[in-house]
Amino acid sequence: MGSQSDWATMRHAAETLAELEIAHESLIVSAHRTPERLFDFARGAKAAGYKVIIAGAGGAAHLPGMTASLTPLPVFGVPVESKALSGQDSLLSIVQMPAGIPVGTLAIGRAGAVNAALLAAAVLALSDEDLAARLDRFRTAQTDKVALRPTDHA
Ligand code: RP5
Repeated sequence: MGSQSDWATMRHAAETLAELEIAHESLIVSAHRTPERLFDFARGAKAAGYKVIIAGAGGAAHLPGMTASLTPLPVFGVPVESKALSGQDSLLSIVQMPAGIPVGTLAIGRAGAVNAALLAAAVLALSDEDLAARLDRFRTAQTDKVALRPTDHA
């Protein structure tokens, strides 16, 4: 993520990965304030053993796109809700990549963070049967939690 202030959103990705027992690391890497850290991390990510990168950032959110430009790994971008423009700026900065450097862009905020983790899990599950089974159980449990009828006391 681009800043400590993104953690309130991006912790939902980390929590989802933890729930699925997926090894992961949460790092602050700012495209604007720590560009050398970004270059070092993204260029070395594959060799370091990472398989998928989830990049969350807000405002002029260059982090996911710049990360994708520096690694062959799949990159999922999470637009963090900004104060000034409610995350519209983050979304457009991340989603509108030029052809050739893809960033899989998720929804603004918590939903995007959770879904980035689930997408990463789905990618990793293609070559990990145990994870595929855990992901199936996650989906089944989610389905089982949905009541047929609404209640006044939810
Ligand atoms: C971006 O600027 C970060 O991803 C964050 O969403 C936004 C604001 O950062 P702070 O000023 O709160 O550190 O780089």
